[in-house]
Amino acid sequence: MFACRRYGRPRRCIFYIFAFVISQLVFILILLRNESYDDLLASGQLHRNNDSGKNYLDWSEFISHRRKGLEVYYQYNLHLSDTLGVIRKLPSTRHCSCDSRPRNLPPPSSCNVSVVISFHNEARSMLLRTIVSLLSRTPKEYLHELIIVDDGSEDVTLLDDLRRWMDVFLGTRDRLGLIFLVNQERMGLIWSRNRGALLASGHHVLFLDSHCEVNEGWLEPLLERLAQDPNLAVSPILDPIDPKTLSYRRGNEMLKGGFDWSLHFHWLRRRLANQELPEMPYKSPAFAGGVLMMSRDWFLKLGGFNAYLKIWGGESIELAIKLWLCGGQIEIVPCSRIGHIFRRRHAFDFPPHLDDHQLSSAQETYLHNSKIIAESWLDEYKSMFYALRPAARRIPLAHTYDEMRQLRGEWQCHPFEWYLRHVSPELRMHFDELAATGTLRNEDRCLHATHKDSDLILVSCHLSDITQWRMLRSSGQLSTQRELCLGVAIGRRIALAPCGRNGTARMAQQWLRRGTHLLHAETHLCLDNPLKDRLELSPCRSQAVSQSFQFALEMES
Ligand code: UD2
Ligand code: MN
Repeated sequence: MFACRRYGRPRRCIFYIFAFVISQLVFILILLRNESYDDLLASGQLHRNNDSGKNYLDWSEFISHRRKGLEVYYQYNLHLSDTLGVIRKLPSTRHCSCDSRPRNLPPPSSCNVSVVISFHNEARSMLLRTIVSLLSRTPKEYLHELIIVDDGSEDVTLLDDLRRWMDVFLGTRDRLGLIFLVNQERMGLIWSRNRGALLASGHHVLFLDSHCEVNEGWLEPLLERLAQDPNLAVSPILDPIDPKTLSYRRGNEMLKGGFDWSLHFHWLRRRLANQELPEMPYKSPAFAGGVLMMSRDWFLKLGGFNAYLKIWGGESIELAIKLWLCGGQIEIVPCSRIGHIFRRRHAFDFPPHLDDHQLSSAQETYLHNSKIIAESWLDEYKSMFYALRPAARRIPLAHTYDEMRQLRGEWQCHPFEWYLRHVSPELRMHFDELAATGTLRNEDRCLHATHKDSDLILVSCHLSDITQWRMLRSSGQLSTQRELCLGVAIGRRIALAPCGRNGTARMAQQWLRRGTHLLHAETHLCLDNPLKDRLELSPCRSQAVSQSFQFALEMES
């Protein structure tokens, strides 16, 4: 007041003081208020990671509470992940028409999604980036809930810290349900995802890995397809994130998901039909990996992921077969993009099941799961699987799969033959093209192509992971799974070379079958193993045991 009198304009001065007090009050209120993530994103605060002190949203504090010593697990550049920030701008990888197309979405009250993320020993910064990208790039009204399952991670305080962090982060945002689950003992990804899905209450359920970044507009194109056909299950295109540089690249929309007869996942090239554009949703024999979305009720009606499968692997192939055979369909939707770190090796241990020292625990688990799929779904074609994965015969199964067969009856599912005919002609073609397949045995030795590929050796047939051969009907070629063919090189030396498509290369690789003899078409000599450790060509002798070769599986002609 004193100052005001001095300046002789008391009214104006009182107004200034009043304005000052109000602005201070507003400032204090802003500090006290939980900011919504929209405000934070808009203000750019989420990019800050060098704050100190009490700011819970300071993610560097969240990261710093991690348990040390787990770095060995991650298999990606942890340091870079820790410095990237909680969210970053991603390049737009989808076709530009995806941005402008009007979407025909039903109201959220009839079409929202529960997202299930199960993780085991994931880096804090990576997990947080997965979650924040999801919350920031998903329309609030369609994201019903987030279910996070900690599958026995060694960083035991992570989930509590995350819960606190998210309380502040979400602030006044209502509607989003949050469920945090902990498996005291490791249950594996398959059971954890089932556990999450059972608790979910959204219309749809989406499974996400814990090292993903969803891209702009990822959800709407998926929802749109599910709204049009509730029996569908959909996958986005997975954009690869490099584990070393964490750079985000564009995934290929010209590939569909499939598997081979040993039940390993494969990408298959697709061809566009007349008038079909690459960015349109397309049918796929299998999902593009394990990131998939479908109606929750439909998922549970199908029994979820097969609970006989253990820990990791095969569950999305099993779900794909189950869906197609029992009235569903799978589509990949190129307008939906989700980044995922594809790691070169497993980032976790597998609990051992058997004392089979020839198989690692990871291989053994995968084989166990594949055997269940073969037994449950492949019908008479399971012999193909056993021919290619002979070690699977030794894996004990805890159940007979009557229950699965019973369900197939109840659900009125098609036989596997139908899948070959209508869904995966590629698999049918492989089947039809084969004259024989599996290991190639002469007495007690099996022919094996070493990892160097060009070296051929004869090893005990009891070892696992011996080369599985394919004798092709049309060309008479005898090839490995890596597309190398057995042929005759200069000096009549038996050698492996890339399979020739035509001409002399192919001629040198052509074999004719005479009973159990393999006759080389060009030279009219027979494959022989006279010294038990080296193959050569010699004149055919019908009684010679050293010239008798058996495949694990002969196909009917
Ligand atoms: C691929 C799929 C994955 C799943 C898996 C086979 C993609 C992007 N990923 O996995 O979804 O189908 O193949 O099962 O297509 N995890 C647990 N408990 C465990 C082991 C793993 O919760 O015991 C978590 C893990 O932290 C991760 C997720 O499961 O979030 C998938 O595991 P991954 O990323 O090691 O396997 P990936 O990408 O090869
Ligand atoms: Mn993954």
